[in-house]
Amino acid sequence: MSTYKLTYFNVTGLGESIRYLLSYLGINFEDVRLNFDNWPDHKSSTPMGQVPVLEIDGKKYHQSRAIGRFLAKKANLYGSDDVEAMEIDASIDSMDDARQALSLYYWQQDPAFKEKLKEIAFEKWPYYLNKFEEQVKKNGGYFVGGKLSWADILWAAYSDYLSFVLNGDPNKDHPELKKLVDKVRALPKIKAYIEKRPKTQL
Ligand SMILES: N[C@@H](CCC(=O)N[C@@H](CS)C(=O)NCC(=O)O)C(=O)O
Repeated sequence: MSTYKLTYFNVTGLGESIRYLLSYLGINFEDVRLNFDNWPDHKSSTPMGQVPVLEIDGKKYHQSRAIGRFLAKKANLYGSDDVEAMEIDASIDSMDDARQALSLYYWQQDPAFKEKLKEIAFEKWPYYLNKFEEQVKKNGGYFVGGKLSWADILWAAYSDYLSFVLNGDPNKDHPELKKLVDKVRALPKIKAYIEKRPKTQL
């Protein structure tokens, strides 16, 4: 049996959807969580100087989307055909655009620039959420194809991170998104992972 080791920081961020996917697949993985303080000691041992990194039988694989896609295919969560796979990819890219707008603002240190980025982020944010809500409503409670996919898993995992940045539930005014996230978090293997994962600030 293959061995799996995921290395990321002790936060949700780009690692959490991979943790959800591994859990959904019932894969017993080593969940290595680095501290920001000791990151410089690890950076050079990663393929591109960044995490997440997934090791399978000792070989290191990087880029969260490549890893996610690989696991989604294994879990049959990557659509029924190439068109659905493209729709799943597009949904995920839009989620990344939405997350990035908020993250850019949130982590900016310069106060004046931060204010500007905040304005841009909060102008964009409702647009994305409304579009996602519409999409999930139109697709029978899921992002694509009326059934669970990697896009749904990613949104649920991102919601953990976004709750921190927004200081509240990102889906609270969007009932379809809220229902979807609750549904993903209630999947037995994901629920079990959430119950046992370390409590983190973000
Ligand atoms: N495109 C990469 C981005 C990875 C990334 O930005 N990782 C950050 C943490 S979220 C990181 O490793 N930061 C530390 C550094 O760059 O030194 C992916 O999706 O995996």
